[in-house]
Amino acid sequence: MLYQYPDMPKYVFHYFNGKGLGEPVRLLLAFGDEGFEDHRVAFNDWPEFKPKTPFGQMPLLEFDGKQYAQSLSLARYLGKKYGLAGESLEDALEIDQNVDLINDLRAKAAIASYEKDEAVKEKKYAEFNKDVFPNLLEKLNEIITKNNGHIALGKLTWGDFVFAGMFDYIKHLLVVPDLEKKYPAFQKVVDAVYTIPKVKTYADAVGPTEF
Ligand SMILES: N[C@@H](CCC(=O)N[C@@H](CS)C(=O)NCC(=O)O)C(=O)O
Repeated sequence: MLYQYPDMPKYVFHYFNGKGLGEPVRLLLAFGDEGFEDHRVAFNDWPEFKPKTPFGQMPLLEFDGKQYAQSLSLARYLGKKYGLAGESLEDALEIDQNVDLINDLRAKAAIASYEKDEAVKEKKYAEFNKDVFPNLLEKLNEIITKNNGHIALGKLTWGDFVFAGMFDYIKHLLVVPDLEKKYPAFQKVVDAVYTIPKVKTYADAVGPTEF
């Protein structure tokens, strides 16, 4: 499961062995092709590693002797670095805005998914499936359709990497494994990212991961 290229990678990326919040960063690192060690932390090892991290959380990107946290900050940073952040402040704002909408959906779905009380969980899903998720999904679909199968600016940006990398996780949280059937535009974003040769090389090396 370790993806390491080249022998002395510039980056070490730490996250659990899943896509979750980490995959957008992995996809961007693969795209950037500067080399990264894909360190997948076993749950058993996390309690020892946790206190050594800046916020007690992963994902975590380590380079030049420093550690940086927060998945969207990392994705934005790599997006800027690799020319995927538009040409102007307003371009950057549009990407941020639409990424925040994706994150709103992810965060709301996580509230229901991680609820421990089964009865409360069922109630939350019922409420969000009625009042929250459809509006967010329709809005996202509208945005992606208007942007020719992209998250913003009508072209490939780091926002596409966030969506593509988190898509399986979002489907898991929403408990809708075939969400792309209702929203084919969503699959276009995923395909736009995963068909990039460097990204495909990474994804093929890792093999199928659930979410
Ligand atoms: N806002 C943070 C959230 C990070 C987060 O919630 N990480 C979880 C895994 S998805 C974590 O580290 N959980 C283990 C813990 O908190 O001990 C981000 O986007 O990076």
